Amino acid sequence: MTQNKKVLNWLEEMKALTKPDEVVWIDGSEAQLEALRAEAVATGEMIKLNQEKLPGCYYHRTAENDVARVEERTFICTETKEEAGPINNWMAPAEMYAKLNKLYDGSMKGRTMYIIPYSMGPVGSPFSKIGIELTDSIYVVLNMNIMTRIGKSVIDALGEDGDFVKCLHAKKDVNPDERYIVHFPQDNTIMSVNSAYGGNVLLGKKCFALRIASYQGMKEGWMAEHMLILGLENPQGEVKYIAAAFPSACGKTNLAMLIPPEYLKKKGYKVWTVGDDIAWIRKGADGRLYAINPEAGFFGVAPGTSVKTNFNALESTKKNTIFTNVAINNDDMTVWWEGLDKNPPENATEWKGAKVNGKEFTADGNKLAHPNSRFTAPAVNCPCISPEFENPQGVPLSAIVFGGRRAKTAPLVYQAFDWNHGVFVGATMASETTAAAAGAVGVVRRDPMAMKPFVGYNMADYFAHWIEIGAGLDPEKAPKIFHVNWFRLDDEGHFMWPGFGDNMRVLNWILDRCEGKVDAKETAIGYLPKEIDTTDLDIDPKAMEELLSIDKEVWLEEVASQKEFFAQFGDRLPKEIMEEHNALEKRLNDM
Ligand code: O2Y
Ligand code: MN
Repeated sequence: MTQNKKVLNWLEEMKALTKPDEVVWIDGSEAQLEALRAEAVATGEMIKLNQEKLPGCYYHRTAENDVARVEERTFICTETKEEAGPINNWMAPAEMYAKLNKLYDGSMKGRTMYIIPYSMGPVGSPFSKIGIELTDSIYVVLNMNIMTRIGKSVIDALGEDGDFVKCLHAKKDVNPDERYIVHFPQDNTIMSVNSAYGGNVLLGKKCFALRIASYQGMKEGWMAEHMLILGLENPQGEVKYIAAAFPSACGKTNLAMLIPPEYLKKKGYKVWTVGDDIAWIRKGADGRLYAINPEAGFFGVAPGTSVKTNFNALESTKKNTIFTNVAINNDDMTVWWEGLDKNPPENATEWKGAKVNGKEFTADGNKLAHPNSRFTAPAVNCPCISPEFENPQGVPLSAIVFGGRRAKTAPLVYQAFDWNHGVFVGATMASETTAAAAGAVGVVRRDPMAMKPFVGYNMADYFAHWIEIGAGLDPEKAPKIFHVNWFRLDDEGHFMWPGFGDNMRVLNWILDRCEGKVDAKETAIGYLPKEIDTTDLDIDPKAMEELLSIDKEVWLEEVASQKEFFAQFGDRLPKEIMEEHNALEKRLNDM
């Protein structure tokens, strides 16, 4: 497949370490992928679903102990602990390599090693980067085929001397006590062992496209962000692009695929999805920031996805999709999960593999699908996929939006005063825990730019990188920065804002602000709307007023909590962040 010496030398080293019985290059051809699907079905690794109702769709079940990303076993191994910072788990590279080499030694004996060349971003785009993942899992090969661009075209693009990210994955015996997801940013290397589940093993996604790429971006002057990208088309046919970061459980995939409310649809408004999870952002020749989605598919959480909550995501799963840990309807070999509809199949197999009567099983409070069960669906299946999805130059960003789940603190939407204030708004992003999360309800979890689990270096340096990127932009051309909160509660604990498609009303205000079309109120925390379009919406004007208000006492508590969070970064925290923090405190005290 290649004459690239860096690839060949590394391969020889990894083969000697893991000792596979066989080695197979993945060329990306449909014939090869189809043979692998057949082999996975024959061994029971995958189950073929109803090919009339779900053409090209397969099912996979992971071990019970292996159903989510494992942050406590995820490491950033830089030469010094300071380079990884206080948020990341760290171990010295030499020590970690020694530990891992023992675990990988002979781990592929009796197994086949698959070599997957893959591109994050369209092959050949100036934004794109290449990785090679070695794995002993057909599930990984087939998922990587959906989530990234794989095969011969990637090896051709790499050429004889190109650099790549080295990714080694071995399932081993899926022992959670010896599970490691390790990043060596200074060596362009990722090593994953003892897991066979999604985010731990599809190494192009969080491991490369966020952790390693954020480090590369810091060194090379660009940004890897945990952001959706959407295009909003107005009735004149103009499309403006927004990138948005949210912590988990804040409806990111729903926003990326939003369906406008009926009256805006009739006027001609549309939303186009460029990406649902990750954005790579860099300055274009015209001085604006441009973004691509480096992925080719969606690894979406299934429970809660329905015709009502996210029609476009559901449509995306109708063909060529892999379902992981959902339930099977044995009557017609289709899939089911909580929140899909109100009819759990009576003849079901739940996610752990037991045959059950779904109606009785769920009536007892049991779940048929694991709460973190997933679909891996090709982005091209999405009915609202943007025509710019494959544009190698990316799309120009008008706005960057940060969000959180706050009961009282944050208003529905506000705009930062300028870039550095916007960086501060992102750095202070937080969500309050809900009843669905483990532990106490209402605890504030700080998640700067939604990147807490994903920055591949010291988060204080990451803030500095954001500030540096802004310093290199003409303020007229820089995206404007906003914060939204769809989750404000009234005194009875009810959501005050309808959310879902109606969030489009807020996006319209954001874009109007970007184009200087509407005035705003200047407040201590930023610019707030004088008005949000509520046409056809059954919402009390008093509730609207409250949604667009701030409470001085609540905000002073927020400022104190921010200070505690920032303290862990010591002197490494950029002075601009503390200046913004002090300025906010002063404005609040002057209120
Ligand atoms: O649990 C996993 O492995 C998946 S986590 C995930 C998947 C898709 C998009 N985002 C996430 C996330 O944790 O942010
Ligand atoms: Mn994510």
